[in-house]
Formats: sequence, structure tokens, C-alpha cells
Amino acid sequence: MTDIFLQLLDEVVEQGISHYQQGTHGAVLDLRELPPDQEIILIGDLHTKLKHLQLILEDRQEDESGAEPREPDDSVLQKLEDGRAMLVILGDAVHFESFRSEISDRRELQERLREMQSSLTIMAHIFDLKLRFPDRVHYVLGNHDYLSGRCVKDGVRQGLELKQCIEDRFGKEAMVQYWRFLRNCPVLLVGDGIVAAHAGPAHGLRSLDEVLAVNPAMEEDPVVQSLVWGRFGANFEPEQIHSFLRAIGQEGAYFVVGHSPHLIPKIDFKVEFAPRCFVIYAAGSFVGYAAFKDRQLRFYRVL
Ligand SMILES: [Mn+2]
Repeated sequence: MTDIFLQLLDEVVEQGISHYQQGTHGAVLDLRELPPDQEIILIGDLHTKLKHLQLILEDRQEDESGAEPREPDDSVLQKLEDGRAMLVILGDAVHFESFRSEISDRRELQERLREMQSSLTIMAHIFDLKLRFPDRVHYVLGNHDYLSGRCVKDGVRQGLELKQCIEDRFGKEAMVQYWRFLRNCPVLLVGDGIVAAHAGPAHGLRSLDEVLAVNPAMEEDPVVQSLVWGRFGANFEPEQIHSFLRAIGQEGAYFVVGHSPHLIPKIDFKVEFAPRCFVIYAAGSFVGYAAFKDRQLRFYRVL
């Protein structure tokens, strides 16, 4: 798949933003008008785990966590094909993640963190999905997605490693093209009763207009920064989530993020860290996703 990475990247950039994206650069994935029987599938950080993405696409929602087993539904992929679902990946599909990793040797760990082939592979698959379902597959940016030096794991600047890898393999123009892809991605999902971002709420907002104005590729923009980098307990509390939801006209909505797997118990893929606020994660040994339909948020485990 990576030999056609550049071709897929070019096609995705050419495709531009979807009909559901609003704002100067499409920063807001606006699903407020989506009929309630359409399902919004939310996937947390994948961190190169392509197999987990495939398991989710094949899932038929038999294992609803905390509920009795029930009749299998169509697969997520089938629902995308039939126009009955939207797939929203909440960023950080790239970069090997050292959280709860079993590698104890620092050198070996750094080598894994520097390895970027698997990041190209998973992004190529996501580009392919976006090309197949232009208005139904969305990639909301996370902090790992930028080709910058801000993300440091065990001394490895993974964003710069990915940038170098793209440049070395496909040339400087490909790297510029990747930035164009980032600029076309949303940083916030707003639905009727559901709000999601990679990390946390934006602070001090008066209205959704302030998110509509941002360029998602500008990592240092304060609105982008809080959406892609926020940490519960350090950068925000339930109070900030509440004011954020109120400012964007979604008071009482579910709020779903990825980014903070340390909040999730070791034997789960999700946690309700504040009332109606959830972290989901798809790169651990327990894997699942969230689905919003008929104004209800449900969770399905696939591994
Ligand atoms: Mn993250």
C-alpha cells in the first residue's frame, strides 16, 4: 500500500473537503443536520494498529459492552456502502505508541518509535477509505498528526521522523502535499447531541464561529491547540467542557475524545471520565469504538 501512498495522498488532497465540513478550511465537521437514524462511528487513537481498524470495519455490533448479546447487524463497512453510517477517526492513527508497551529496552523502544513505515501504511488505508466514501469518512486531527517537533516520546520527535520519512521516500513536494491534507481535515465534530475532538474542549469560546475560522494545519493556533492537545485534569475540568458545549450550542451533548488512554482502566477501551464525557482508545489490547445513533451513544468491543 505504501508504494501508492503518494498517489492516494494526491487524490485525497484533490478531493478537498467534504460537504459536511464547515468553516474557512473545513475545520468543523458539521453533522447537526444528519438524520438521527444515521450512525456516527467514532474511533479513538489507532497508533499504526491497522488490524484494529480492519476489525472495526468488519464489526457487526454483536458485543455491545454492558448489554446482552444480540442479533448481528451489518458490518460498519457495509453501512458505509449503503449510506447508513459516517466513520470518524479521532486522530493519532500514526506513530507507534509507547504507552503500556511491553518493550523495556530503551534503544529497542526508540527504534520502534522511529519506525514510520507503519504510519504510512495506515494513512494510505485511511486515504483509500476517504476516496471510496468522500463524504462519509473523516479524519479529525490529533497532536501526533502534525509534521512538527512538538510530540516527543522517549526522546524521539515522531512528527519530524514522519516528515523526514515522507521527504526521503517521496520528495519535498509530497511533504507539502501532506500539509495540504492536514489543512483539509476537521478538528471538531459537532452533531445534534454529540461533540467530539481528539483531546479536549477549546477554551474561552463565545461561539462556534471561532472554530469555523481556524486553519487546522496551524498547530499553534490556541483553538486548535486545546482541541488536539488538551489533558483532562491538567488543561481542563468538567466545567470547561460544559462552557465549551454551551458556547457551541450543544449543552448536554455527549463529549467524546481520544488522546488520554491513561484514564482508561487496563482492561477496557473506554471510560466515562465525567458525566456524558468519554475517552475511547483503539490502540491497546482491548479494542472497541463508539457509535452514536438515535441520540444514544453505545460502545462496541472488537478485541
Ligand atoms: Mn494524542
